[in-house]
Amino acid sequence: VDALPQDLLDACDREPIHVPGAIQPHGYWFCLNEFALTIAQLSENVRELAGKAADELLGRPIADLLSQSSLERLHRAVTAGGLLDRPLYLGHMSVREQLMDAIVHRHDGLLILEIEPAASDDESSFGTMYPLVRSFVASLQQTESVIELCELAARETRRITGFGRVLVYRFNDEGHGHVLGESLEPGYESYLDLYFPASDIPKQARELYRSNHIRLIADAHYVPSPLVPALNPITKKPTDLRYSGLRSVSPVHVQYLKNMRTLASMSISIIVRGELWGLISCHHESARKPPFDIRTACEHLGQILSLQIEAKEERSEATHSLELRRKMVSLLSSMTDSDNFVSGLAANAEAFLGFAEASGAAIISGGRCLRLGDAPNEPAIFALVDWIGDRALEGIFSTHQLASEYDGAAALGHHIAGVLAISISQLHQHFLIWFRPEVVQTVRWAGNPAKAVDPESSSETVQRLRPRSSFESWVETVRGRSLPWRRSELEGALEFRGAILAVVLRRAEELASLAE
Ligand code: BLA
Repeated sequence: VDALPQDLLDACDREPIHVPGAIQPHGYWFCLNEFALTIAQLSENVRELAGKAADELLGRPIADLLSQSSLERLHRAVTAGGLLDRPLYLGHMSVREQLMDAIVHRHDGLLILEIEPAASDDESSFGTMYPLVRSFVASLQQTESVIELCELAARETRRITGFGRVLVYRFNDEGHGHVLGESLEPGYESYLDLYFPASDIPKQARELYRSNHIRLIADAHYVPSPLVPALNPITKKPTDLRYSGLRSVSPVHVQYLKNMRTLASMSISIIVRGELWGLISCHHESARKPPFDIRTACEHLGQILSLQIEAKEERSEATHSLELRRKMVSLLSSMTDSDNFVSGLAANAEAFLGFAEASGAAIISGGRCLRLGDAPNEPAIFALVDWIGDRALEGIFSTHQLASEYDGAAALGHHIAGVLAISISQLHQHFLIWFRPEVVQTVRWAGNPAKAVDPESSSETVQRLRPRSSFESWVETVRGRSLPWRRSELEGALEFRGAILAVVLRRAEELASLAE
């Protein structure tokens, strides 16, 4: 894949999306003085609600807008302590006779209140939150694989939210998103199994999505409502909106959505082992604002999904580790039965190759090279060993795309793409090396990733940074890669190394005692 120009990627990564200075106008935003509960900063659109310009409301008590009981609830939440970055739902509030959902959180020392018009009862005909998520939980037991989990999550999220298209995708090692599960309303185009280039979601956005787990863009045609005044009077800086549900989103991304003919988008983070594993991504061709309790149900579903994925992945790695350990024990016993460990391993070539699911292997010891299975020629192996040298940090080196790292790769034969090497001695060249063949992969991209940025776009808001405008699938053939080395395989190889060192050490001791 041809990457985007680096300066453009850097510019994408640098956009300070947590301080946009404005909100989406489907709700109202206040920063309150913690003690007096007076308004320190607010969104300009509060004018619609209060009938007064935003700057006339600065310094006024929030009590001017809230009913007495709402004010008491806010007061209790603030004084009870424990108010965190995580938004806290205060329930319905009556604001100037309008029924609102109120959400409060504290971040960077600031107290932030967000209110949005609440759904009328007939709008939340989907029912209440817990029964919704309960059906997801009940179906979980029938899923065997991570893919099935993703399909179920897509289906359930669409059922709960009514979005026209829901995708569940996983980020691979290079940050590209791969759609594993999808649920569609008739008429929506399928993105199942497509890859989305990493540059679609810049670094700082991924970082933000690790801490804030749900985002809604209710209407891509929205006009942002600026915060007044622009600098926060308490901190004298632009206010950090990373936990504000109403945060205005990047204009580049808004253009992207329009190009995709998606006017509403909601995404929910999938966090596995503390990292952003993927997203549940919801699209709708017209503006759409699921009520707060539905969004909370989705966030909850995302958390359950995350835990289930983690459990399934851990279980599969643990089963695999156990299998590797069994193979290792049998290899070790054949090594200890024979006079030297090289001949012990060579006598069990099949088991040795099978240990790492390799097509070929080599054992380098005492200046000699023993080749097993489909291995490259000797000079090429020695050259590789020289190159690996101190790259075998902590005794191990691995790659599943050798040619992109090693200039001499061609000499090994074009079909070899994966190398796993463990070094047995730091003083001498003692290596065990496994080789894996190239597996040609066909990747279907959603649009040519090399054109991830559209030079023809003529949007006014997005002058320099332009997202692509085509999502038509584009097939790329990826060469030069083997199946990747799994975590359990790398850990197993290191364990094997430790065991060999122990055997070698014991041999040396036996020899020493014989000599006495
Ligand atoms: C954010 N880009 C996003 C988000 C998604 C995508 C899901 C999170 C916000 C949301 O929920 O909508 C991308 N949307 C996708 C993908 C699919 C999808 C991959 O539905 C797959 C089906 N975007 C670009 C380029 C830049 C860029 C070139 O294409 C760089 C300048 C930026 N994307 C960009 C930014 C954000 C973003 C800045 C953050 C938006 C925000 O949260 O403010």
